[in-house]
Amino acid sequence: HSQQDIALVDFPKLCYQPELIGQTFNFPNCPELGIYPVVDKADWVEKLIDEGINTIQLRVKDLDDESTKQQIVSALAYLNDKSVRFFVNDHWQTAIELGAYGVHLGQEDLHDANLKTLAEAGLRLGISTHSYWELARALAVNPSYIALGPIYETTSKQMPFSPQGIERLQQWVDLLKSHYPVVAIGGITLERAEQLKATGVGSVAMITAITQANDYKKVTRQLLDLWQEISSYPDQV
Ligand code: 3NM
Repeated sequence: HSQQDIALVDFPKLCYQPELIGQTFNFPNCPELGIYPVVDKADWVEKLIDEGINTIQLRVKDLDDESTKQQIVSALAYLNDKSVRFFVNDHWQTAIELGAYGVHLGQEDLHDANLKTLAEAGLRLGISTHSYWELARALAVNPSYIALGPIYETTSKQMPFSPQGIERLQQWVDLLKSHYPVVAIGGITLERAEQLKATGVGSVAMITAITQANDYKKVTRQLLDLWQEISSYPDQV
C-alpha cells in the first residue's frame, strides 16, 4: 500500500465514540487498557472475562484461517454486549467482518494489512514496536495504542530483540504518554507489575503469567487488584 494510503488513515482512539452508542463497545471513562492478557483460544477469552478482565487479545498462531475464524466467532459470541475490548492479532479481514473492537499487528503484518480499510471500518489498531525505527513506522500510522517489547526475557515469542528493560520503557512512556496509550509486553509477571506501573505505563500484556499459572484465577485477580490499587495512588493530588 502506498504512503498516500497511510497518510489518510485515522484510527479511532480507545475512548468512547459517540457513534458507537448502543453498540457493543462503550467506554465512557476511557480507562487505560490495564491488565491485557494475550491468549490463543476462545475458551481463555471466556475464562478471563469471567474473572473481570476487560481488555484481551486473541492471538492464534497454530490454526488455519477457517479454524481461527471459528475461534474469533466463539469469543465474540461470548462477549456479546459486555464492555470488553477484544483485539484480534493479525487476522484483520476476519476482525472487520465479525466486528471485533480492534486489531493488533506486528511490523510484518503492518506491511500486509490494508490500513485504510481497517481504519474506515472503525476498528482500533495496536502495533508492536521493538526499536525506535519500528516506533517511527508505528507513529506514521497514527494507531490507537503502541506496544513495546520485550520488556524482559520471554519464551513465548522468538525475536531478534534483547529485552528493553525498564529504563527504555520509561523513555517510551515519557515520549508517548500524552499522545498514545502504551502497552508493555514480554516476560511480565505479577511480581514485576508494580515496578512497571511506576513508569506510568497504562497497560501490561502477558501470556505465560496467566495461561501457565498454577491458579490463573488467583493470578488474574491479583494482577487486576494490584493495577487498580496502584492506579489510585493519590500522587496526582
Ligand atoms: N510479543 P509472555 S513479547 C506476543 O515484544 C509477544 O512484541 C512480544 O509473552 C513483543 O508474557 C510477546 O509469556 C510474548 O512473555 C509475551
